[in-house]
Amino acid sequence: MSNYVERVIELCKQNNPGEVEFHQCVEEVLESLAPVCEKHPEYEEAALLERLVEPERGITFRVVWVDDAGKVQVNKGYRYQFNSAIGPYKGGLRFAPNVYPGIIKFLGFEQIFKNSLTGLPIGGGKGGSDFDPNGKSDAEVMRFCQAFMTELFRHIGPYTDVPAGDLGVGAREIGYLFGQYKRIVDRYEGVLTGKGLQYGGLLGRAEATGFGIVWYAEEMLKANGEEMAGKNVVISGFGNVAWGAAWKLQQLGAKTVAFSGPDGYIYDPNGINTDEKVAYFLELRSSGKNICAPYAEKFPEATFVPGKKPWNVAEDFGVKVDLFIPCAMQNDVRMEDAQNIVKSGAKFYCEGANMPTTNDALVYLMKEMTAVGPAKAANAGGVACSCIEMGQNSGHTVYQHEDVYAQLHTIMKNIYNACAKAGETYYNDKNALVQGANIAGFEKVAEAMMAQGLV
Ligand code: 2IT
Repeated sequence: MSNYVERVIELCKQNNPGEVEFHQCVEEVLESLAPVCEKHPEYEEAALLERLVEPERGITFRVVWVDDAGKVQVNKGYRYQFNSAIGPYKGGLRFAPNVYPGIIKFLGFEQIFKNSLTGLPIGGGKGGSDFDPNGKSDAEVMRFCQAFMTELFRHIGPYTDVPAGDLGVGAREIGYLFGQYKRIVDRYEGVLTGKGLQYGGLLGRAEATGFGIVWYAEEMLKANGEEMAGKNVVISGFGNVAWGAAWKLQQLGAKTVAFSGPDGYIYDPNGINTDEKVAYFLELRSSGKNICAPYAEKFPEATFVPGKKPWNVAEDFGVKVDLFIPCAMQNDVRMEDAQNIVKSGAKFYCEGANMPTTNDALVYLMKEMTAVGPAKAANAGGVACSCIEMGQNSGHTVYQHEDVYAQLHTIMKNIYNACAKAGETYYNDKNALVQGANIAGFEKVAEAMMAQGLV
């Protein structure tokens, strides 16, 4: 690794003490940029990496609201506006009790490269709160969202920063946030994406992340002489991303034999192979109970395995697995999970969630498997469609489903090709997609930053 890269990683750790997720993702990205920085010594002179790891602006604020029992509640709110070299800040809001600056900064940093990979004009940012929407009434969620927006509105705008959803922020939360923004500024504008279809939302946005992941994985397979039809696939999670992935896998004739929730995992020998099963995914999620066990009651051919992750399903049920797609959350796949994944004999691994793999597990999987697809490339279809939603709003128009799917499919193929090309150029390996994604995402941002001077 180059001295420059090593120095900036150390500096970032010192400047952001205790923010381990942020350190993890900075380390993962910067290490693969070493050959690019060696080729461009002017980047070090311009302190480009030092600037990249420092958000352009970070906002933290107090969110005060009243719960249904009349008690005053206080939460923390965040928005880290990381990089606007290629477009307005763009990225989701996460509401979850474990949210703290280390989580929001890792997500915001990843978003810079992800958004650049889409080929669209969007910079990187992320925000959220330690508010937990689970177990709250609709009225409580609304009051929280209104209080949150009452501060956030002054920092965002369609040409400044355009938030969207992430974990804990779905259509309901976006609706309340949008309503409050519009009430305050008295302008009807595309300041948030992931909106309801009745008020500016994009057809296809809901499934875009999952569809994009599967299209990216399909390119990985094709490049290695294989096809998606007939493959056995294991995913984790049963949220929005997992649902979209399971749906597209079903359309392409692959079999999703396992998926998971916080309570354990489901093994379905027939796979999620019907529209009814795909639709039931949504029902499970909207039940608000955050458990996947009821799937096995509804579809008796399936088995629920309590308390376990799905990474060892090959051994547990003697089933062949070809592709793993973690779609739950960060650090879901650790070293021993990665060992189980490799033991299963699967050749492909494609990240769906943001940073679902620890760095040591990722290095191991890259060494042992034919191809590993990185989240910041594979899950970029969500934010890509968000940018299409921004265009739809500023153009005062409505796009059709077919147009969105066609654009998304092309974007995912382009992202795959950019990753494979950078992998080939800098690592002599078309399957070096993890490094390739970092490099391809970085190059455009770096060139834009150099062109714009010391800002
Ligand atoms: O991680 C992500 O890319 C998102 N949560 C979506 C961001 C967006 O602005 O659509």
